[in-house]
Amino acid sequence: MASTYPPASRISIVIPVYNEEAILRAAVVDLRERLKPFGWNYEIILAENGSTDKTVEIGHELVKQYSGIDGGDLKLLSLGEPNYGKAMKQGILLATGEIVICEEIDLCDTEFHRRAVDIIETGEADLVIGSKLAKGSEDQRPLIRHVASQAYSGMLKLLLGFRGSDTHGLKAFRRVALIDTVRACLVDKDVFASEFVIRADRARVAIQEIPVRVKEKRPPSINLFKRVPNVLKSVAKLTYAIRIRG
Ligand SMILES: Nc1nc2c(ncn2[C@@H]2O[C@H](COP(=O)(O)OP(=O)(O)OP(=O)(O)O)[C@@H](O)[C@H]2O)c(=O)[nH]1
Ligand SMILES: [Mg+2]
Repeated sequence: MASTYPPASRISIVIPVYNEEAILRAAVVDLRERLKPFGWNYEIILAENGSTDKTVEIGHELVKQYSGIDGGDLKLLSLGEPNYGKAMKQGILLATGEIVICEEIDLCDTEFHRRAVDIIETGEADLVIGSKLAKGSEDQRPLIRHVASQAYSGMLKLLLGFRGSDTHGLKAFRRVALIDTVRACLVDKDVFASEFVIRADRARVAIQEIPVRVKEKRPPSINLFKRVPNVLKSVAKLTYAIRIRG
């Protein structure tokens, strides 16, 4: 469904970043260029923590250069140890837009932004998830990561009654409808994204999944297998909190 631009909503795009010196500048410049035709009033929030490379330095330069230009603000958060979920949560809580988009610096999929904002503005859903596992999606990541994502979603279905296909996809949501859900999340790191979607689903928020094409600009910085122990621990904690404590 096409919307008339510019829309009334202000859009916040939250992007967690960690050791991204190789692509940060180009990704932000390119994202801003691709947002231009939308005519949005938006802010990009770079939510960094724990980087040991030049990510923070580059982030500060970008803020100086681009903040407040062409309807787009640029902010940088930079606090503490590497922690994806914590950075995402802090970024969302700082966001001021009516619609919040959760991005990843290696994806920056403006086609998803446009489609998701349309769906939210027309009132079809309050939370839109870009699924790399739904019918019609195209996952160009290595097969092992695709299979790992399928196994992870299967585990969430089994343990937590998750009804969708992917909790780790890009997301967009109406801020007032979901901000309390964000605040209620207990786990951080990788599993924060799953807890957020599962809590929203259990609260019967109107969720729509849309298939996306995932093509990363670079392989992930953290090895898949190194993430497994913490993911299992967090899923166990979440299962106890949701299923047993209620
Ligand atoms: N602030 C912060 N950002 C992180 C951290 N780890 C990863 N990110 C960011 O999160 C985004 C996704 O990270 P990737 O390394 O691509 O991981 P991925 O396996 O593709 O992520 P998923 O498939 O969504 O699980 C990128 O923008 C990273 O910079 C972290 O510890 N802290
Ligand atoms: Mg990635």
